[in-house]
Amino acid sequence: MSDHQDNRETGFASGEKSTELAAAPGHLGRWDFLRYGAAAGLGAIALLNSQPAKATQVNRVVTAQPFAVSPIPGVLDLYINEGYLRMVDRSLVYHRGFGDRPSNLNDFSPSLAVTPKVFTADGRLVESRSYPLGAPLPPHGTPQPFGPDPANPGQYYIRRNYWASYYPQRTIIAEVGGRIRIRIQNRLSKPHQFVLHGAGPDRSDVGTGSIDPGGTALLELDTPAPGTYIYADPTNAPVERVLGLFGVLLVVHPEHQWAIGEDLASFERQWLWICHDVDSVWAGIEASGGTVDPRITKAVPRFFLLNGRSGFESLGITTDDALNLASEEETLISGYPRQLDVRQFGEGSELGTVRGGQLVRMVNPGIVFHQMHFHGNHLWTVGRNNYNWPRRNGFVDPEGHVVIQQWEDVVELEPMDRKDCIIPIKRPPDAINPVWDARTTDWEYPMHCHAEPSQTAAGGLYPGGLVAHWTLKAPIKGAAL
Ligand SMILES: [Cu+2]
Repeated sequence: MSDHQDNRETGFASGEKSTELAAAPGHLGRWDFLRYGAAAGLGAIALLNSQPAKATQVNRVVTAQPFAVSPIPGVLDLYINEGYLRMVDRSLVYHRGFGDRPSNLNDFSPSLAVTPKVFTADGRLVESRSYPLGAPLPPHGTPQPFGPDPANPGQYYIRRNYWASYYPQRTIIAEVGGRIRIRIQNRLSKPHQFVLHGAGPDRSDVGTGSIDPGGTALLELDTPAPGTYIYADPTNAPVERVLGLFGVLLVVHPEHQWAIGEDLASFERQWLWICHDVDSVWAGIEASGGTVDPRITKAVPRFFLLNGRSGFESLGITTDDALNLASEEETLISGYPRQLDVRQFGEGSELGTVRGGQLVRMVNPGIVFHQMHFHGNHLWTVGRNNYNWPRRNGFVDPEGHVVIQQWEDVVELEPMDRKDCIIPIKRPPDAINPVWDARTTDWEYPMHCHAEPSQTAAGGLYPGGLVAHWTLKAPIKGAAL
């Protein structure tokens, strides 16, 4: 059963598995086959080889939950499911989530997050962990440089408009000019809803309205302006969101796929960082049929995740190669050293002259204030909540935040915040020449949250929580000047 245990919502392997099976209506995890197969007096081996339709019948007798809906071309089906996820300390915690196949509470591999999907401008719905579609995949997530930068020894030119980026579970991408069409089935016993925050006219919220247990609703809208949006269930806010009913919509202009927008910051590749807090006490109340009142049961998150992983799993240093690779591709920023002039993000215009950084989109659907602190490089913050910050005539907003593009050592993320930052991936200013010139290995720098509780998981060892690192790649042999 070890493959099941690793097959969490966030696992690379589970994403691939659900890709393959999403088309089979009524798909069940292998665990269901074994459980319900045994209950029905059928041999487990026979069931493993049986057709999904047979298994669905078995399952329906046991749980009486609705089937998968019949697919409609171009429509993304999401299922409000529940299940248990394994946390970094191996405890199981009850979750809800927007999955892309129906799954049940006792499913060993519940579908609680959507495997990344793309709504294209021409009306297609494509499943893809990488975007732009068809762009070359950066090996281990690391864009390879174009060649050495003669003016800056040990540094490189980048390729503009070339490399794809990988995205974590829960990501939905939509291209401007198309339509977003999502059908939600509520498979749980209480009403739920699906809301795209700020994606409606004049940045209003747009959603399905309340969906009764067993009910289905279709949400259709024109793709909003380029940017980063949170989708969530606002019911009993923030409880359902904290239980896992959230994700991110990334809107891209198809003619500006390597920039935040026209004439805005460009990047070599981008990273989407989704923060998430897990409160086991809230989860326990809801799992046993209760309803959390946040005024009575104060939130005390016990686990802190980045792109669905904590601690050593987020850092990609487990014994599971597939999980480590997924973390490298989706979360652990990496690149070859290059110069970045923020007065001109994509300095140079011809291949072999381009310098520039990478974009980190930090999103906080959780309830904890995060303070994302990077070692090695500062980040140039270009905007917040789909407002592009000015480069001059900055101001202080009514909440006391400074609004102007700026270098930041710590990037603050309030609940529901989305921040766009450029990480230069440059030679650290404190690396003196003898040290820089002697470099032969990758240099890794920590990223951790300065809100200390989010560094720990279950009160355990530091660091067990929301952590990552970023890598300044070693010189390429033969390419150093
Ligand atoms: Cu630090």
